[in-house]
Amino acid sequence: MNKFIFILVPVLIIIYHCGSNENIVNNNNNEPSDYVKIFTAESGVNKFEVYSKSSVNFIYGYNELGFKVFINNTEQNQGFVKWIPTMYHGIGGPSHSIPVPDKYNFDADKNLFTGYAVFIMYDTAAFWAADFNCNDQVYADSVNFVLHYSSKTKIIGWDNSNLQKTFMLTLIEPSAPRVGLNTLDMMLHSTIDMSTYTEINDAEMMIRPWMESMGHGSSNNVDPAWISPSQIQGNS
Ligand SMILES: [Cu+2]
Repeated sequence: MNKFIFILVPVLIIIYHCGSNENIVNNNNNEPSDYVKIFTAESGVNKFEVYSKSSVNFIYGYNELGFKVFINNTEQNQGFVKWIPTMYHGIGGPSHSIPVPDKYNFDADKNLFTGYAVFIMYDTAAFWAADFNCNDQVYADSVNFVLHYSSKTKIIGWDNSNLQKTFMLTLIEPSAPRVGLNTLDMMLHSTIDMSTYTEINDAEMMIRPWMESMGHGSSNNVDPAWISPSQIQGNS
């Protein structure tokens, strides 16, 4: 079996995802039940903890993230976090950011500032740093972190010369599609400068599963369709 077999499925559902449809909550204590703490950034009395649902590290591809913020050990529980990661291709080399939300808003159910990040590149010669900000009042700047590789990540990028934009399509789930019904969850972003990225919610999309080795596709596909400000759903 190769990857094309996985693409050959009779029914697919695609959801454009903005990270707002998670609902696993543990209210019995203050710890997020399904997030793992993966990083801590400190600057003076300010501390930012980064949690992930996706891995125990920052990983190439889609990362579902949460933040905790402490000032003098007092946990912050309102407002937003802004987080700007930057990839540096060597000292003095080119640098760019990645798709992240403008703000990670506080989610009282999860007791985290929640959102996502899409690490669109992995390069062992590059290094990463991020600026942390809570409510435009608390900062930790240029904090280095390490990105780990994930072999499951699937990201396609392409340039549209007419629009003068670069597009990034990121598969969130499943990491290993199977024969049969699959629900696909993905995000589409565009950028003009690799500095800021816009979530695309109004793209017209079609999906055509194709098994290259045997020269056929699958039937009963339903194209992705937008279903809410944070989701586009379709079957394929
Ligand atoms: Cu890069």
